[in-house]
Amino acid sequence: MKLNKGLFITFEGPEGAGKTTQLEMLRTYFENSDLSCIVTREPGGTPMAEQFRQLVKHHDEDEPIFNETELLLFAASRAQHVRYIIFPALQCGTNVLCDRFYDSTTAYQGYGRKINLDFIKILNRYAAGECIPDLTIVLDLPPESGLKRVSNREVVNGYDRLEQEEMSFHRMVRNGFLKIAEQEPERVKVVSALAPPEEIHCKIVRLVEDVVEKIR
Ligand code: Z5A
Repeated sequence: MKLNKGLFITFEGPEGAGKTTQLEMLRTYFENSDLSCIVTREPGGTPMAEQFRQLVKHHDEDEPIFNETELLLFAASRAQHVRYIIFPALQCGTNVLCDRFYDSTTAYQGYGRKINLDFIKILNRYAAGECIPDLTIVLDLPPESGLKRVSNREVVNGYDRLEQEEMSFHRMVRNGFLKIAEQEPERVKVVSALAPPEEIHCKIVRLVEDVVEKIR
């Protein structure tokens, strides 16, 4: 599956859905197929954007982060990440696998925080520039199951602000991802995250192959 330009694949979904697990499995699949790829993440992905990540996830001082500030920090991180890492890699023909991208902003800040969705759409496009994913995989599961998985793992840096939100918030976020998939069925594919990792991986590989067929 050699293409002139790299494929841009994003992974989305609630916490603990298994995005990191599946990204690593897909990376191995690409490498075993002799295809160059990089794995990156949002927020973060560049030294500067990683500083935004730390700020937005672990800010715990007396001064709160307001919803508007949070939205702009995610957008700032993306603007930097796209221009410094993602776009140059795609132009060189390197495939890019990204853990979260602008659909997380729509789901968390739009459906979760209730910031105006039309405004978020404009901001997402502004930050992402020409980088529109070729394929977005939403790993779907009830938030209770995802948070349980996450709570089982070792806590390295403390729970982040978003993980500590009410269950109702996490339900709105999940619903947001499903709405995005309904609105953009060509790009966004929902895969149940409740199956064993190997089974999920096989489904994802089929989706990647379908996209390659379409754009080849
Ligand atoms: N955020 C936002 O609000 N707006 C934005 O625009 C962007 C992000 C870009 C980033 O957190 C936070 O930023 C996130 C959204 C918000 N909010 N929160 N909270 P992050 O990057 O630190 O974390 P995350 O993206 O939420 O991912 P995660 O919690 O690390 O989970 P994951 O990557 O999806 O899952 P995992 O690490 O692969 O697996 C979790 C556990 O489940 C682990 O023990 C696995 O072994 C296990 N696992 C994995 N797959 C399975 C299956 N299939 N069955 C059973 N167990 C499994």
